[in-house]
Amino acid sequence: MDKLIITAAICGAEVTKENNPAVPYTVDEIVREAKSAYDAGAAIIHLHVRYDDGTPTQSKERFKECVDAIKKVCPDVIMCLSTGGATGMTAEERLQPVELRPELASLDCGSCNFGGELFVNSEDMIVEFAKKMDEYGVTPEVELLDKGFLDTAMRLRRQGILKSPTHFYIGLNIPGAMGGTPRDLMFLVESLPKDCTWGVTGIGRAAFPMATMAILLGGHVRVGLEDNLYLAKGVLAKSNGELVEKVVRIAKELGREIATPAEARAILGLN
Ligand code: KMH
Ligand code: ZN
Repeated sequence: MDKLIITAAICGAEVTKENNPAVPYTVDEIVREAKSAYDAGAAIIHLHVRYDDGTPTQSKERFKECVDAIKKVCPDVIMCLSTGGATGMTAEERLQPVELRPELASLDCGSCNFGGELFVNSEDMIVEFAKKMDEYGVTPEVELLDKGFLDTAMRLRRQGILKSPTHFYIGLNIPGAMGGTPRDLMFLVESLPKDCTWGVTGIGRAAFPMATMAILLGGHVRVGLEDNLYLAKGVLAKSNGELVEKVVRIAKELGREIATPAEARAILGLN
């Protein structure tokens, strides 16, 4: 089994300091959270950025400022920049970080309800995003929030718009999309093509059950304040690092080693 790649989704676009005071907004806070996750064992940082007042933005300049600052303290970490942004943003806004040529960028392969909002990714948008990532040499991390997202991704693979092997990220338990039970995860994992790598994040209380299943099944894990505000029932996480540390502890108990960023690059074919 490959070593375990841990991704930390440190910020997100929806959670706020009212939800958990550790949610980062400023560049310094984003760097602090990235470093805490990296020091704890995260090989990949899935990044959204905010203005100082917490407003989410897909500004290329703000992304560059944050990525450069993170790279100063976590020089070898793999950056996965979000093209999901926040609900309601235009495709043009959302695509900006691809121009920074990160190693990975998220590519959401379908539309769904997202809490009280709609998260819109029409097939035309998905194709446009995939083509832009290809043009800029960015590997897509194909985000699956529901089974239909996988069916779309597989159709785009057959059309040559997505490449194989493909790296998939499964996000479960978003209110409005697929649930986060072991059965939900097994159904998706068993539906994946053989030539792929995959990871999972469980939103909210599904976080550590999904992480544990991925550790056992040979998948990879994402945690972070974007997805989970709590370390345990009623206990807010003090940092992204604390969430990553918990995954590391579970993995160690189950005998799965943690991948360094260099090992993660080899596993994902990013070299
Ligand atoms: N903020 C969500 C609407 C992604 O990063 O690609 C979308 C999201 C997915 O977070
Ligand atoms: Zn995201």
